[in-house]
Amino acid sequence: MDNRTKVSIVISYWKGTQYLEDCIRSIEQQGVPCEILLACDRGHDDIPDLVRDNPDVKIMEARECLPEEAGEEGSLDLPLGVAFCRNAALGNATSKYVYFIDSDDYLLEDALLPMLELAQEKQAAVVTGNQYSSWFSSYNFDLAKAGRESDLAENTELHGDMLRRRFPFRMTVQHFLIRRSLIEENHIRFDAGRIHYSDMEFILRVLQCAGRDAWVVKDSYYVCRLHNDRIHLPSLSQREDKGCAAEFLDAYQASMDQVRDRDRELEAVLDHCLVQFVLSHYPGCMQQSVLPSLRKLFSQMRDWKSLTGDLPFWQRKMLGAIRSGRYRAARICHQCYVVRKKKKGVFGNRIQWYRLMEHLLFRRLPVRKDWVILESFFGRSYSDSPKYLYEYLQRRYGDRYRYIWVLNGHSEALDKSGKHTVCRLESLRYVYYMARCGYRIFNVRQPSWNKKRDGMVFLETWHGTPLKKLGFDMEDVFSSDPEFKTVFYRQAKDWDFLVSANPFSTDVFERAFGYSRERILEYGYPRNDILYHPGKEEIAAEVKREFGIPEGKKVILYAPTWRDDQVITVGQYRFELALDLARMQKEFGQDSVFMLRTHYYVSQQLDLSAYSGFVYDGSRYEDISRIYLISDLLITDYSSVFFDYANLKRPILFYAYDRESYADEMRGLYIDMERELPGPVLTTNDELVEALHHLGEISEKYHSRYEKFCERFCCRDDGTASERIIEEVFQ
Ligand code: C2G
Repeated sequence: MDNRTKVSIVISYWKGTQYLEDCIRSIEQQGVPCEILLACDRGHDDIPDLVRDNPDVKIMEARECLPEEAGEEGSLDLPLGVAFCRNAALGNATSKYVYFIDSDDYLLEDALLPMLELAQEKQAAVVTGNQYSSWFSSYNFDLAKAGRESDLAENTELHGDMLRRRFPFRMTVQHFLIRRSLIEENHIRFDAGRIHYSDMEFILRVLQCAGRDAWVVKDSYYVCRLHNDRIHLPSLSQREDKGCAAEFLDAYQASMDQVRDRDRELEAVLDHCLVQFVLSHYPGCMQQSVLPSLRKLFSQMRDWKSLTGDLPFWQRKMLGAIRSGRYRAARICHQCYVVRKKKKGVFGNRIQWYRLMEHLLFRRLPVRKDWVILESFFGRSYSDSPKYLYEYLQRRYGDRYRYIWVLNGHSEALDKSGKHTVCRLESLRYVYYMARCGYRIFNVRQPSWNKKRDGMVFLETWHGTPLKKLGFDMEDVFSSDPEFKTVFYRQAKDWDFLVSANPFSTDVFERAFGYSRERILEYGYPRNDILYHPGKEEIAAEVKREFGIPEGKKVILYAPTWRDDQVITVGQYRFELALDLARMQKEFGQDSVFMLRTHYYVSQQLDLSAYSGFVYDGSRYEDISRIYLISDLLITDYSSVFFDYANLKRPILFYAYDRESYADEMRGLYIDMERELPGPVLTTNDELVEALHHLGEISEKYHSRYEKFCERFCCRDDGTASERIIEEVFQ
């Protein structure tokens, strides 16, 4: 390839440094001589060093490109928009080709070079490639999982059917390599008056001027990043508002004016995009006022049948109704389409029926201020902070309240706890009590369908000091719902109080949940009250008896967390035991036993029969706080259990055998494991055995660090958290 040939890469930047880094890094890897024109829309103070230090990146302040007379306007802190920024960058481009990428997107390996080579080989004016969407950063993107290896068997000319395939939803300029002379000679620029849809007219003009001198390269991948945080960093399409439909129709009309009767193929692509736009935006931002214009555009469409013929029945009817001006009918057709699509949801799904009952009946009944509903780990157990708050309520207020426990199985401890009612998660009774109880005490998130009613008080205890990054602090979201951050944020808005165990958690919750610190009760964890109980020795003896652990044996508790990538189905996970139990038995079986406690998400039962009498399975035991009391030391990994356990001041070992993949790639941690944890980080069974043999030395070595750790994380726990929280919330 001719090395002097350079590409001017046009990027408009607003915010989102983590995306920008990924984007620039992916361009660097292409090995194509290029200049990167980064036009910033609102100052460039936040540009990361990696970008700033790249000699190929030319950082431009778009505002400086405003004409003199716009001086006043330019001083306002209003965004100038993608179109303006791209024009500013285009005005500074010097290379033979111009290439468009968005600052939040990235390229996969070898995406740009084949495009450039093809452009040169074919003397083509325009070259493009394949596009994917992904919720993940380039680091976590998996082409195989994206669905298709390649769209194309070979490089193909961009016309006919290929045109429509290249623009399945809307016409955009991303991943287009365009000969710059074509843009300049034809004075093609973006319409800076448009906020969302300036691409359509631009790319249409480009394609029109290029004649059919345009190609699609077969193995070139551009990844369009979907934003998982639409609260702080919504993408342009996530920012679409009420006015967007009018803007789209206007852009469509302007584009159509360019090609009508001149280019049938481009006309058809435009019409297809309009149909797709309406299908994805109706009725959302398609206000009544735009429908008459839409009707007119629809009636001008040439090939209505082929555009709509393959659509599902109700969608076809809906578009037809708009076309003939029957807007009410269009709405009904849309509703029929939704109902039909969700057929299972409306007619076949139990919870949908219950919610209908809730809507029609339960929510019309008065809220009972003397009813309290409590839930721990989605009804999996009678445990954690809700249990201790409840026991305090029972002791202090007894019959003044009616207590409803959400519990899917059976609990002897709950049976003995006092008068209460039990319901299963997502049963009809659950929906009923959720609609009526004046108080809620939960330790995990509530169901997303549920909205708290006026007058209800929601006490969220949460379930651990965070080590693993949470909510908005997570970069990529691996949970089943990619919109988890937004859903989470909206759910947290319903909480009136949030319990925090220490100042560190308070800071994290404020940032990661977007939760106001005024409503955070930093009183320590109710579940840790038992660790300060004056009768904790007797409780420990009782727990040992429950398990049948012989007196005099040392108890080594192994309580690891779950792994995002060992999923079975939603909320259920596998766990691969990386502990060499046979070796542990050989080394320590004489005077110790192991208590294995998997996370409550781990549904698979581990077969421990070979280690009977040495390994005890505490995974189904309800309350881990009681297990802490019988153990002499804790082995864990990235679970929040050690923050609680540290209250006991007993030794803690961190067995982080998958540290690289877990801590660095999968989740990201708040704490520097090497420098801040109150015990050694071990990665192999050898290291673990060695450490278990030298516990005395380890305790000595970590003594001052352990002290500091407790000052930071256990400073609010003193055995009275339940009392202080209940008195404040139920005052
Ligand atoms: N837990 C348990 N047994 C384990 C692990 C955890 O009983 N083997 C309980 C502990 O009470 C722990 C809580 O579940 O504090 C949360 O478990 P984590 O392992 O910390 O993981 P996660 O459920 O992802 O919660 O801020 C805390 C985070 O949300 C982490």
